[in-house]
Amino acid sequence: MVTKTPKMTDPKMTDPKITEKPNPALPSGYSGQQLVDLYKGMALIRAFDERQLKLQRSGRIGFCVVSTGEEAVQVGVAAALEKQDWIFPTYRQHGMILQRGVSVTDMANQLYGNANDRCLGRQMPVHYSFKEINYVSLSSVIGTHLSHAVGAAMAAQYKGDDAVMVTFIGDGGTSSNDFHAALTFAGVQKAPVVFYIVNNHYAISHPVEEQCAAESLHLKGVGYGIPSIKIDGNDLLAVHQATQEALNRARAGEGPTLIECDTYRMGPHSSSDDPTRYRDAAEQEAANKACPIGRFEKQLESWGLWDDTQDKALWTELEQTMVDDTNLSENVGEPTWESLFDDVYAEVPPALARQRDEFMARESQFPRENEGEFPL
Ligand SMILES: Cc1ncc(C[n+]2csc(CCOP(=O)(O)OP(=O)(O)O)c2C)c(N)n1
Repeated sequence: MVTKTPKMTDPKMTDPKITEKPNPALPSGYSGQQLVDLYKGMALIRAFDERQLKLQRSGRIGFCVVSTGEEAVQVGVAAALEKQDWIFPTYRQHGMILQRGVSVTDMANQLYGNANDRCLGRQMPVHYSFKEINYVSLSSVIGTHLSHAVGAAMAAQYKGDDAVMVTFIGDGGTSSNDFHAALTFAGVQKAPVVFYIVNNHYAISHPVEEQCAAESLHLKGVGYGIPSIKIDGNDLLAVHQATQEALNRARAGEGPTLIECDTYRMGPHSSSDDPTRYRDAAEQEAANKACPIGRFEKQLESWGLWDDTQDKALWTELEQTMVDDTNLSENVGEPTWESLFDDVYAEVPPALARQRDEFMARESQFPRENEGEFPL
């Protein structure tokens, strides 16, 4: 794994000016350095998302999904997890991968589908999976991963592991069959799982009010016997604290929790979407004011931990890091044809080996630039 991206613990990212003397102004239970690191975590995600969109708009990658406005959810949850916990995400929690220490280059390798991509270009862009950080490959099919998370939680319970599964679903996804199946099993089995409804108010162009008539989405959890709360998903510390409590409950054998995080999708649904076609400028303007990053920055300033100069330096450094680290992915070649035959069997069976050898013998007749015309 390339580790060029600064980690939150790198001395470069640690501000020597932060005093760790007792500071009564700080929220209880947090050191100044922790609070600044949480802010940097959100900035890292925002910078990555901005870079993704630029790469896509300039035709350098084909597709991307951004999580603009939802950074507090990702950082707040990731910061509370223990190493043994697992993440069953949708396509909009990729920032948690960065929080768990994977480099920007490794993320970008997936977007390029290059020879260093873990899935060797076999998955659609944004369908990341990173085994070493327990980040399970997402499914494009809305809701299916919720049952997987519950199954994994039941397995952990059965084996006596103290791992907790965290899983995410959008407001629209709460209308799926799998949401019902997963919550039914989790409630009855008291599975160690935390469900997050990331209510960003839209399912592509469909507003949440037209999706569900319930007063609040978290009430759905109550019907399954699951303790459920709604929090301000743009309040980083609220997400962090609610997650800590839910993880404690799960580890104590008290079962699942559902947390609805009220937030807003500030960007497009994906790089194929244009939100100006279905929401007006005034609404977007109001959402920009509630941005979790701007809000936390003001809090840091009020606690005497941060100032404008530090902020400008951080964003300048991040922008450059994104360019450098994603450029590394662009210069890696494509996966080899031969890699098509890897990874399914520990030992390639004789029939498949014969097909591979025949294919490879012919491959040299068909240069890569003509790959669309490869006559199979
Ligand atoms: C079962 C299923 N139905 C429909 C789709 C098409 N689809 C992809 S994303 C999406 C919207 C999901 O919205 P939401 O759950 O609110 O999550 P968000 O994208 O806002 O994070 C839909 C309908 C799908 N992928 N899977």
